Amino acid sequence: MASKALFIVVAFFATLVAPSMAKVHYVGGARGWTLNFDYQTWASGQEFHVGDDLVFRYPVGVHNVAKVNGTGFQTCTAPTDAAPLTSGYDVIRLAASGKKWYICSVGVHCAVGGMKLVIDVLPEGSAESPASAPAPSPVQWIPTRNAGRGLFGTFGKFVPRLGH
Ligand SMILES: [Cu+2]
Repeated sequence: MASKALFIVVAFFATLVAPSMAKVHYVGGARGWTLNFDYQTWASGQEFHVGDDLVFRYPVGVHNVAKVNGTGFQTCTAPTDAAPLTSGYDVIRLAASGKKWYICSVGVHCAVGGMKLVIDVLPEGSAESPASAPAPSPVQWIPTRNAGRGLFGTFGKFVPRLGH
């Protein structure tokens, strides 16, 4: 119980100190940037914010990453005035909110292989993800009698009650 209390305290202050941590999104998860993967479904399970990093991982020379607009996304057409990324570990910092589109411009990887990703980038530190912790309630400290035991005996003197 004492350790749980400590955890609550730590979690509470962590949310105060760091309300919005920039995240790294590995596109495709363990599969990476590859053929025949449903990037739409993958993206729907993520929440993208300004300041986050998008990382495309793939074998060098096999794929690439081209930033396109909505039309380029629909037609699987990369712009002619910008070279695609080709490092095999391409990190893209999401600098602005709104929709972003990426495709692989190798062969028919986009049109047939499904190597196309569209994401919606939210402003920095906005809209809590359903997966993240709910907003903390104020913690009220109440002295108790049967405390002082265990590893966190010092903290055990107080039992937090989540109030409103
Ligand atoms: Cu490809």
